[in-house]
Amino acid sequence: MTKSPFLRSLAVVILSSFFAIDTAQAAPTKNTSMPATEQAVAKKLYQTHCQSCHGVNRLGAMGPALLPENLARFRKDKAINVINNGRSATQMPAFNSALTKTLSKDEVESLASYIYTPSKASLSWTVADINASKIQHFDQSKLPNEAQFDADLMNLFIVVELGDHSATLLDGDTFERLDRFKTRFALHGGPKYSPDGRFVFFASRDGWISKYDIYNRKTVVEVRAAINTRNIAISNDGQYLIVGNYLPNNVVILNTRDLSPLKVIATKDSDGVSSRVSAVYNAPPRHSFIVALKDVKEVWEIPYLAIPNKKKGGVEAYKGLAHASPMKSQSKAQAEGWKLDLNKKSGQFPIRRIKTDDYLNDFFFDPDYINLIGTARNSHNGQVINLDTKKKVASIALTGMPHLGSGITWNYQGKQVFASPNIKEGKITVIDMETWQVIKEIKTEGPGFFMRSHTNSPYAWTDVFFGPNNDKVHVIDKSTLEIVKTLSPSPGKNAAHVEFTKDGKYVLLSVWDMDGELIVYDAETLEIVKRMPMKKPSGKYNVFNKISYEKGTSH
Ligand code: DHE
Repeated sequence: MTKSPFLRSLAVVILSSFFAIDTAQAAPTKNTSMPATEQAVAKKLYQTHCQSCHGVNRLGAMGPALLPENLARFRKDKAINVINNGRSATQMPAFNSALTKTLSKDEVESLASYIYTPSKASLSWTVADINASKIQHFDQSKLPNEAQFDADLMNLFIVVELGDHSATLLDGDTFERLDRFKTRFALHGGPKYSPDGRFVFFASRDGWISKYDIYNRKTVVEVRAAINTRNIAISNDGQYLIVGNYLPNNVVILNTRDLSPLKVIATKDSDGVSSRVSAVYNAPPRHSFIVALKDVKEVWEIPYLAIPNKKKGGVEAYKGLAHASPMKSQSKAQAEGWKLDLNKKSGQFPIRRIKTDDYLNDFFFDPDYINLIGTARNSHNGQVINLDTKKKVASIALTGMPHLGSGITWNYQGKQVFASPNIKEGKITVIDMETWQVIKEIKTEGPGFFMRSHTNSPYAWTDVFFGPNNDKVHVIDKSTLEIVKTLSPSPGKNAAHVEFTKDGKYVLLSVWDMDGELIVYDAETLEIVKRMPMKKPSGKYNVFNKISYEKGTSH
């Protein structure tokens, strides 16, 4: 089988590996210093082989920052192993393996020492830096409030094209392009729509946040919120955007109107230990953001809907547990606990800390956002944590490194199940959400990354992102949990990530290649309806499915 040239070039893209590995047991690594001459040689190696992905001054770009501050829980021998052999589930290539000898053993060791050497680059990114970075492309108040084209505004798609750092605005009825525009370098994570679907917000790995006005097909404003960013989440009312960052270790809350910073919160646990942020999420019924912390055993909840104290002024409480409709069955004591938990003096966006037994990197929530399912990357168990009581309610045996962020739910034989692909093993794990038992492992032709369905479709789709069969896509019958068809949309090229139209009648799939395609399938007959050439299309996001938190799509 022909290997996609994209996969080879993609392989040179991210050393996310360092951060995909969790090193809970690793002893903290001390900063090392190198003699000046050795450092100069290592720096040259870095510039030649690593800089395009990991950024000037090792501050991170497409790949993460490589600085002692960010590698504190990562042992040097593991770093050497990653440089030698690459890292699964990321695009980090092997530099000295059985198949590749790009670097010698000494060069790999020198590079590993170099990344633990302190950098002279400033690692701070202050509110002043954020404000100074702002680029106002258009004055929003002067732009029309009506869409300047004719289409069902709920059935539009944004398709991210990683190949040339662009995005396409697609009509989900005609599958015609309405716009193609430049994005920042290396977007990651799903873009987030405003609740009315008019605006879409993008985050790039190097911290840029962009606001695109769909009605006017214009990027209106951009700001650099951090040096190295993970992802963003938007509040229910569309007022706030939270940005989770590796560098600095913080979350930044932006006003969505003009992307001005409202609050920067350094991510430290209750003992003051600093942590990178794995990811941020919106929990709609709770009116709060959930923050996954990578280096400490805490999860944060940040409520954003304040109830003013009409008599005394200031904040009376935060809307959340006690007020969210799915929470009505919760006991009053829990509701009180929620209220007492918050320090009224902490001002807007207080932090509610939830201690966990283990580090948690990847999350999924039940549809009511009462329970969080989290996994540590190096663990064989998932934890289920009740966000209200802050207690662990179950452990789930999860081998294969599930990619929970891509998980979806549906009703199976009268109960709610949750299914997730696995990054290390060729299987889909299906879990009963009442008993938290694994009820089935569906064998696939290789490890996968993304999974999707739609309430109106009998099928769930999953890719085989890794390994020799990465051109395959499985279609699973949700009522039998069996694979009913395996498609090979473009033989020899990586097929990955699907999304449904608003009504669930069509499925859009990426041929994840520089010379790639967007392929539209009839979701019932599984026949191809249209093929559109695209430059390494990655994720695609339907306005309606996203803003209505459709069960079959990522949130
Ligand atoms: Fe992603 C979403 C984490 C590598 C493409 N990825 C996410 C989310 C998280 C995450 C937490 C959900 C956030 C959201 O959508 O707001 N991704 C990670 C990793 O930890 C990992 C394994 C290592 C890393 O580099 O950070 C990783 N991801 C990748 C890639 O290598 C991919 C394939 C290419 C790329 O763009 O870098 C990739 N991730 C994506 C995409 C989404 C995503 C396209 C959104 C999926 C969706 O449907 O919503």
